[in-house]
Amino acid sequence: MSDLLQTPEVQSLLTKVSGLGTDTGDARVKRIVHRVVSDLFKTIEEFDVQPDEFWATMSYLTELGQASEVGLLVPGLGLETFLDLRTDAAERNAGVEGGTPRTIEGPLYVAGAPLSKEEARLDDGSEEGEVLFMNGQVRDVNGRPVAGAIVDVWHANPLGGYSFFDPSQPKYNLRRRIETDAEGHYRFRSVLPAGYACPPEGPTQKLLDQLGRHGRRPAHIHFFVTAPGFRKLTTQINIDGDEYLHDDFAFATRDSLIPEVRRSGDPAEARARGLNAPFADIAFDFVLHRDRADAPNTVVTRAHAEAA
Ligand code: MBD
Ligand code: FE
Repeated sequence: MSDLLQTPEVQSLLTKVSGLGTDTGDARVKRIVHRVVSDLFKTIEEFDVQPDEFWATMSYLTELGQASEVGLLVPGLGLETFLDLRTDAAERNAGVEGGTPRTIEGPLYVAGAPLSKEEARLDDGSEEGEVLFMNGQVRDVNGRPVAGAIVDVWHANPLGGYSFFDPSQPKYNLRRRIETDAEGHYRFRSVLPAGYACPPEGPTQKLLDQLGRHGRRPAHIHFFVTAPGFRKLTTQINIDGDEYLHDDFAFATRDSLIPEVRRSGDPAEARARGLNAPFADIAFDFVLHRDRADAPNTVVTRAHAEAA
C-alpha cells in the first residue's frame, strides 16, 4: 500500500476534518469521526476505490435513506445482532445470566398499539390464514410470576407484511399490548405469520444480491416485555419448521426462541375454540431480570413510527 495515508498532508487533513484542532464541539464525536474517516480513507486506498465506485456508493446511501431502508440494511449486515452480543457480554460481566435471551428489535415496530388485560385478539377476522393461539407466563429468574407486565407483541400477516408499513392492513393489525394477570399470564389469538422478504427492488436487496445473499427471514413474532422493577426484554420467537429458521438474513434466531408449535387437527377441539379448521398453539414463557444499576440499561432509545 502507498504511504499516502501517513503523509503530513493527509494526517493534517484528518485532524482538521474531525475538528481535533478546536476546543469547541463534542470530544467523543471528534474521536469517532476521526477513526471512521481514517478507516474510510484506508479502505479507499487499500482497495484502490475509483471515483465512479465511490460516487455509486454515495448514491446508494442516498437511495437507502430515501427508501427508508436504513433499519433494514442494519440487521442485514449483522450490526443489530452485534449490538445484542455486546449487551449480552456486558450482562455476563455484571453477573446477569439466565432468563429469556434477547434478540433484535428490527425496523418494523410501531408504538402505541391497543392495550388490554390478560388477553387480546390481534387480527380483526379479515386475515386468511391458520389461526394461532399463544399463551404463557411472565416470571422472574426465581420462578415468581410477574403480574402487571406488558407483553407488547407484533408480527407479520400470512403474506409476510406488517401493518402500517403495509398500508393495505387495518390500523394496528397484528400489534397489541397485553397486561399479564395476577399470575403473570397472557394469551392471545392471531394468525400464523409468514416469513419476511426484503423488498426485491429495494436498495437492501440490491446489496444482498452483490453479496450472493437472500433477504429472507423465517416466520417470527416480536415481543417487548416490560414490568416495573425489571429489565426490559426485547425478543422474538421463530415458527419451527420454517425453511429459513437457521438461515435468517437478519441473524436473529436463537436456540431457546424456537418453541414447539402444537398443531391441532381435531374437529372437536377446533369447535371448542369456535373454529372449523385446524389451528396452531404455542406456549411460551418469558423470564425477566430484576432492574439493576450495574448492568447497561436495556431500554434502547430509537425512532419509532406511531400509527396515525
Ligand atoms: C423484519 O420483520 C424484521 O424483524 C427484521 C429484523 C428485518 C426485516 C423484517
Ligand atoms: Fe419482524
